[in-house]
Order: sequence, then structure tokens, then C-alpha cells
Amino acid sequence: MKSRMEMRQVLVKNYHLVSYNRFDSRGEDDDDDKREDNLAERSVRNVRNVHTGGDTSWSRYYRLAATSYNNLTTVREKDQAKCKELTNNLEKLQTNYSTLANQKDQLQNERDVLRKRVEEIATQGREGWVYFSPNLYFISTEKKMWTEGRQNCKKKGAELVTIKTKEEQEFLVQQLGNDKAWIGLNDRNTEGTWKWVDGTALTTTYWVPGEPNDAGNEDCAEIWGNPDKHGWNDRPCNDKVRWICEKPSQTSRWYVEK
Ligand SMILES: [Ca+2]
Ligand SMILES: [Ca+2]
Ligand SMILES: [Ca+2]
Repeated sequence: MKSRMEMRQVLVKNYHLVSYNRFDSRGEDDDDDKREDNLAERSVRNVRNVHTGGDTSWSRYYRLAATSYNNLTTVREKDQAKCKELTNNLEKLQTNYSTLANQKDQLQNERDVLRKRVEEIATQGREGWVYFSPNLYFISTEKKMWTEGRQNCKKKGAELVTIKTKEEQEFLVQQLGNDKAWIGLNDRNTEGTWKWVDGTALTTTYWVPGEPNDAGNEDCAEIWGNPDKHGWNDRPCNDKVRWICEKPSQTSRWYVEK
């Protein structure tokens, strides 16, 4: 027969086999408590030996874990940097998209205006008008007095031409060929004081050398297209010559307004 103490030892041993990690277990007497404490300390020592020994499996595990953690941190930092870079790129793309969208709208508007301008030039061209940006010009084939020519222009919703730039002057000379035509310039009110029909003062002039000479009450101006002798001349307003009308292009006005 086993003694009571032996039976108790067996029970304690079995208890720890079943409940190995229950270090807070306590027996009912001091001996059992001591045994349990010893067993717990051994268990902890074993664990510590595994965890803190020199080149133990735990230290290898720890180094591996630490290395993995560092690697993960580096990867995370790289990911964050990449994410920031992608965000910046996205913002740039969005800005570029907005700019392109605006440019697209602008180009579509310009395309629409150009289409309308082509239509206008074609329509006006059939009625004898020639486009020279930003205006349309009509050079008559008939010959009339200066006032009659001006009235004809007004009927067409235009006015006798006013020549304000060198380019416009050269364009009209070229269009006229070797011919002459009234322009919207006269000194009928005050001899020697030339004024445009639109009321503006005469600044830049393209008189043929020796003109205006007012040779025989010459108060209206014409333009010569003669390649060898082109420019302006004053002549009697009742003479009958061709005339030139001018009006702004509708599409040029639209383009400026946009
Ligand atoms: Ca003009
Ligand atoms: Ca005169
Ligand atoms: Ca003259």
C-alpha cells in the first residue's frame, strides 16, 4: 500500500502533466506548494534557456524576426514614398487633363469660327467681296462719281474704303491691277485738310509723289494700282471711276469677341 504522501506526490505530478502552465496553482500544504514552485521555476528556466541562450533557436528566431521587421519597415517606407509620388503624378495628370480640356474647348471654338469664316468668305465671294483680315473689300467694275460710289457702298452695308496700314494699301494696289478707284478720303470741307469718311484724321499717307496737287478743284482721292506708279491722287469728285467698299468680316468680329 502506498503511503498517503506517496499518493499525494502522484496526484501532484499528474496535475502538472495536465496543467503544465498553470504556475499560479497552489497545493493545500507547503510541500506541495514548494514542489509546484520548483516545477514552475524549472519550466520558466527551460523557456529562458531556449529564449536567452547563446546561439539558441530563439536568438536565431529573434534575429530573423528583427531582420524581417526592418525589411518590412523599409518596404513600408518605400511604399509610402511610391504612394506619394503616384499621388503627385495623379495631381499633375489631373492638371494636365484640365488644361487639355480647356485647350480642346478653345480649339473647337476656333474651328467653329473658322468654319463660319469659310462659309462667310464663300458667300461674300459670290457677291464680289474679297477677304483681307479682318475686313471684306468690294472693288466695283462700274464707274461712278465719288458720291455715287459711296452711296453704292452704303447700300451694301459698307463704306468707301479707309486705308490705315501699309499691308492694306499693298493689298488694294495688288487687287486693282493697272487701274484706279475712289477711296473714302476727301478735302471737300476745307481745302488741303483731308479726312476719312469714318471721321478719323489722316495720319499715314500713301500719296503718289507730287500729289495731292488740287489741279482743277480736286477734292476726292483715288488709289492707283499701277505697279510702276501706285499710291493716292486727288481728282475732281464728279469724275467717273471705279470705287472700293470696305466692311468688317462678321466672323472676325466673333473671333475678337471670344
Ligand atoms: Ca480700312
Ligand atoms: Ca482739294
Ligand atoms: Ca491730283
